[in-house]
Amino acid sequence: MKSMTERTHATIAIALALATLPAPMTRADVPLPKGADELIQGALDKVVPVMAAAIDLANREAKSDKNFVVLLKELKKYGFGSPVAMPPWANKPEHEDHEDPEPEDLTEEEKQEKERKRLEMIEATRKRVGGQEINYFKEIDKNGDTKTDAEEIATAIREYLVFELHDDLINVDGDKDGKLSLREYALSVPARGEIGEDGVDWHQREHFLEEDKDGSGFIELGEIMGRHVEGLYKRALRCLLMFQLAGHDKDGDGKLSREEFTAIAEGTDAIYGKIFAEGESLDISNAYARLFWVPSPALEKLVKR
Ligand SMILES: [Ca+2]
Ligand SMILES: [Ca+2]
Ligand SMILES: [Ca+2]
Repeated sequence: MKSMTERTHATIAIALALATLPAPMTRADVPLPKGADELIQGALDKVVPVMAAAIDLANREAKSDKNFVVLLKELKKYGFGSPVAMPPWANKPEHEDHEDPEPEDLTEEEKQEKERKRLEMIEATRKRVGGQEINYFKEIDKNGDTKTDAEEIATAIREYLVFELHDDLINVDGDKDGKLSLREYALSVPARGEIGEDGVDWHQREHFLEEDKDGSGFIELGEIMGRHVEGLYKRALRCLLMFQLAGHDKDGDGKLSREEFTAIAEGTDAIYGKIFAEGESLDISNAYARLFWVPSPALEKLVKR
């Protein structure tokens, strides 16, 4: 059984992938919470250079110049846009994955039907998430001239983070104290069980506890931003990594065997064990989709900077 943290990271990864960059919103009348500008700048410092490096490498491979469409086209060679791999926990039947405190009394037939629906849902999610990666990148090329530079990427990412801050914090912060209580938070998470005396159910509470990283009893700005920045950073690292994989394919068969993968850097054998089944090779032509849920610390180890 995977820990709640691992499961939630993956859930968050999927949620983030579903979030496409929105159109710019002018909400100049609503000030950002204190400290937000600094956190946004920190995110840009982290994400933009990696993204810019990925665009450079894509264009070098295609022998063109800073063309954004080229990045998308080159990424497709690595499975960008294809149904993404699900994290390992998602392949377990529901009852193992979620500790539902109200187990249902089902017949064998009903259980099978439930499981079939669950697998169908996973398959649909894999496809949708893969497809929506394309939308995300199209939004970065704001003015549609297909020339994307670091400044344009930074502007798009800033707008994205400001939008998400409104969505996740400012608009649901009923008492305007700059942080979310359990009840404020629960407004945006569906209930799945009986509502308790405190107005929330087990599902809402589980998510809240998971997001309240420091256990303060509130979800603060840093906790909300951290989740979004991880999504952006991970995506940038994944892009950059794609253009480096062929360099690790020593025998040139289009796959990274366990030996080739674990030779990338120190500590990558632990990563291999988490992502792949014993003896499995990474097919380079599907690596973007295959490595979709891998968190940034692991990707950082794999990427040459
Ligand atoms: Ca509040
Ligand atoms: Ca907290
Ligand atoms: Ca190989």
